[in-house]
Amino acid sequence: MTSFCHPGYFDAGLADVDPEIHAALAAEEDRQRDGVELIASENIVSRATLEALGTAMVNKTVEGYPGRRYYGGAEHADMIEQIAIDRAKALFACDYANVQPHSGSQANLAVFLAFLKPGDTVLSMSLSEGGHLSHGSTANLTGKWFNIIHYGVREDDGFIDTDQVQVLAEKHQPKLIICGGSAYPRCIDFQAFRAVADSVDAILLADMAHFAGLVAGGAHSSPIPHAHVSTATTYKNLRGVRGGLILAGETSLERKLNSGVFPGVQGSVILNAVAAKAVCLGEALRPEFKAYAHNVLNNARVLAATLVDRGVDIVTGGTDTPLMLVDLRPKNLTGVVASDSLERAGLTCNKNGVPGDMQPPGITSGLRFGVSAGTTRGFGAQEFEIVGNLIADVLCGLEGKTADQGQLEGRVAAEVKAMTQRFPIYGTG
Ligand code: DSN
Repeated sequence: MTSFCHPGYFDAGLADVDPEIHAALAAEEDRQRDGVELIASENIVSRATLEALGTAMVNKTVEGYPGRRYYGGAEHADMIEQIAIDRAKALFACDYANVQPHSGSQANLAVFLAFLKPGDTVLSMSLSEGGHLSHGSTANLTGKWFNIIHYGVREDDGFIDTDQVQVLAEKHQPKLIICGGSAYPRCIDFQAFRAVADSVDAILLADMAHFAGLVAGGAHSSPIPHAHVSTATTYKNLRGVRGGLILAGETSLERKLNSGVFPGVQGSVILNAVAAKAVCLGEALRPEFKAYAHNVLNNARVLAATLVDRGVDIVTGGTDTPLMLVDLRPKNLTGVVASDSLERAGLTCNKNGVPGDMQPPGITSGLRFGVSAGTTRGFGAQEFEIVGNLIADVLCGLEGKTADQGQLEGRVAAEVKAMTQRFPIYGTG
């Protein structure tokens, strides 16, 4: 029999076929197991989600929507996508869901395409005050092709000022208003945003990427009854595969939104990701996910309060979401120096601009922390108090309060490893 593949093509494992990639993947699993993950956009998916991603569905190509495909052999793909849609609608109590966006940015871009023409005006929160790249940053396509007006946060307390949003909306008459972002830690008044949008006849988009899991678990108010359209990612506190969702309370915008995704900004569907989205949405529909969501919120508040007690400045003084933002300016530290030191100590986070930051994005004056991944592996209030104190120790060291930062990082890394060993992931339990 002639084979057109290398020997073992269909059956040999990765370790034999590609030891280099296998070793890097194994090392990444070790890194995740041994460290404390504090990057707000990360989580730890279930074994079931990993399995759904690694199936023969990866071979299948479809375009279009269930029952209306441009390719044959789509019956199982249709079933999976329809299950994902139905679960998303049940989870978020809405009548419209699109599960195809490859990411949150793609979901947002599809909304732009559904409602706007190049040059139209959009009012959104600036990236530097907590918004998101895909909400009209000058570096992003949305910022290059649309007329973007930004609102920010109040200088004195770091909260959004919806009166400022109203003034800007009246002055600039946007067609689209966006609330939500990637580094805003507080509840957003969705009703007030909708009133602003209605007053200028704009569409309101709520990007709930950073709190969708809390909405799903009943630990945060939902934007869906207020916004015309909401977007989310599935991989942060929703605890699933990387990908995006578009949701709306009712179906009147279905045609526009569906064509915004396909054929607007995407071609074929990443079906193994849709299968994995269905799995995470199914997991989020279980009663235990409610407990998870409430634990995330509680843990975030414990971490923020611990940091504040240790003299670390938290923007807005606390959080209503899984994330918080540290302002390092009172400590005369930069985000890059602090995040590098924390990483050497086994605490992974990201440097982040803070409102009014004068440092460039590659340096920044802040850090962003999230608790979704730690909560998944079982950390509770006690562990997040320890984590908060370890972070504060590292920052104190950087301020020059400890003679040897390397030694301090080593001590913290050992404590981190001892703690994470008590909360194993993926088959090490
Ligand atoms: N939007 C980026 C973040 O918030 O980290 C990636 O999801």
